[in-house]
Amino acid sequence: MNGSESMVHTLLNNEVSVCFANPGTSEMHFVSALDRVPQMRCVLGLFEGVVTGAADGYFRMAQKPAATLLHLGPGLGNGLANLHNAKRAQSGIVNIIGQHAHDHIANDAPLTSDIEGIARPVSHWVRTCASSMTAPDDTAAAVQAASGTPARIASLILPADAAWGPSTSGGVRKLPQRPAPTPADSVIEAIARLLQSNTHAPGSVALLLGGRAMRGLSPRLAGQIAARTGCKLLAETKNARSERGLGRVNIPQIPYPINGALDALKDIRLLILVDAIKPVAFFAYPDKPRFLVHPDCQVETLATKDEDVEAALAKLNDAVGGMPGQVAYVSDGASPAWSDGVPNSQDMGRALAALLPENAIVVDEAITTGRQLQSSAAVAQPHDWLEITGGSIGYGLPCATGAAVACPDRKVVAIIGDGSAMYTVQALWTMAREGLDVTVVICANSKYQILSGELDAMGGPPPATNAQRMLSIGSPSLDWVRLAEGHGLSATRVDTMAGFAAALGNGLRSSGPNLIEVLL
Ligand SMILES: Cc1ncc(C[n+]2csc(CCOP(=O)(O)OP(=O)(O)O)c2C)c(N)n1
Repeated sequence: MNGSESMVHTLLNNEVSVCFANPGTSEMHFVSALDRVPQMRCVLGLFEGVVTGAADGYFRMAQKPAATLLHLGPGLGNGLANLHNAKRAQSGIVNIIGQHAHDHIANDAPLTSDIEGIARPVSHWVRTCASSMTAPDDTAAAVQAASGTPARIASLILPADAAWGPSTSGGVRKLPQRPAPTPADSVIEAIARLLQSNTHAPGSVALLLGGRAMRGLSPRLAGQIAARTGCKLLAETKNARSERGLGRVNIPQIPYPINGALDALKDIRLLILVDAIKPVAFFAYPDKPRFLVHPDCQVETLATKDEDVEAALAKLNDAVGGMPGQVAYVSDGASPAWSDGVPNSQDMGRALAALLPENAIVVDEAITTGRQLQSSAAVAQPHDWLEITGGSIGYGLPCATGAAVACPDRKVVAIIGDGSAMYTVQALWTMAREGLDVTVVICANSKYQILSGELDAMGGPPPATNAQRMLSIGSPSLDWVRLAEGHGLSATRVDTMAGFAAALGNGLRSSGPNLIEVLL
């Protein structure tokens, strides 16, 4: 057995059974080892942004890390943007990054670079294997770093001689996981007292949920606390995975545009953070505040991302006397009908709400077209909603790929702006090759609409030639039907709501990947 093979056995021993990959020469011994251990599912991405984004989507749904296989510094560099999004999503990933053999690093061959330096900003844990003998223990340590609560990004750099050299290990067993402590009783009691006191005006107290608080038992516990104490519930602007839909607690998000965000928080004078941070503006603007809460708002923390969020909410619920039969923010009722005509965010959300099958996974990178999708879909069948957590576009198609690998029995709908989709369009090929059950909806407005809005809001002169050329992507026009077909997917183009609803219904009834280009 060589170092690579004992690493692959170690990954499998530790329940890492999927490897999203784009290898090069320095990883050939690892690739050969993957061949000798067929239990490892290997998924090729034709760009590293697809590989790392897929690992993010996989973790969000499987709740366990996948491995990635990346080619030295440049391969890792190509994957950085989606590692950034994954880090912000609290996703666990084990990156295995090839490196020259130890005795070749100093020779300055063309692919030589500071791999640890490139990995560090997007990794919580970085290590270079000293030898093939340490490689299995290093791998187990990487999985341990990536697992636990909160999950983390671990980057293990594998020099070629550590990959090809001998190993006496048949694979290392699981190391203990990092536990998440429950917040101190004194913290929970103090927050319960604040929630029960009469010092705040009605409507001025809110729980702000994010991260892991958006799924599992947490939203319902928050709904019980809201019903009991009268506090509001708010969610962070973008969340890794929210469990939403009919019969569930659907928590309204703080809007993305700064004016909408300030408006949503203007009356709040006591904000309790639950796996969330003090709400901050996405960007600084000359005349706007940097933080979104009112200057007089008291901000307290019930649980941080390092703590057991669900246990904290359960204890708070007990402390305030919340009851399972009384839950606020639960959606019921039917979706309002969409109206025919040119597709738009609200009507697309209504059509989605009517057609989404139970247990579907929605990957939302629809940018401006997405603004009303999620709220409209609150009355859809129960589903998961995945969003761009780090603001770095190009996450959606890869994330949908990874989510579909993690959940082969669930429908995935990926709703993506045309500008965002172009960043990692190669994910379509992986969807086709793996036969993944994804319906891709491209919101084809032929522009960077969000940036047009930002430029308008600056209040300067209207965009002239240069600015317009940086905000429009319509010339030449992208043909999404041909792009999809060229990557191996069936595709259709629609320009009315009736056409969209029919195409979405067809896409959801079929199995395997398909794409709908929606002309907006
Ligand atoms: C990596 C990265 N580069 C650039 C941006 C800036 N940016 C934000 S949204 C956007 C365009 C989005 O266009 P599209 O997906 O078509 O959505 P639309 O705004 O038209 O709704 C750009 C370039 C970013 N967020 N991330």
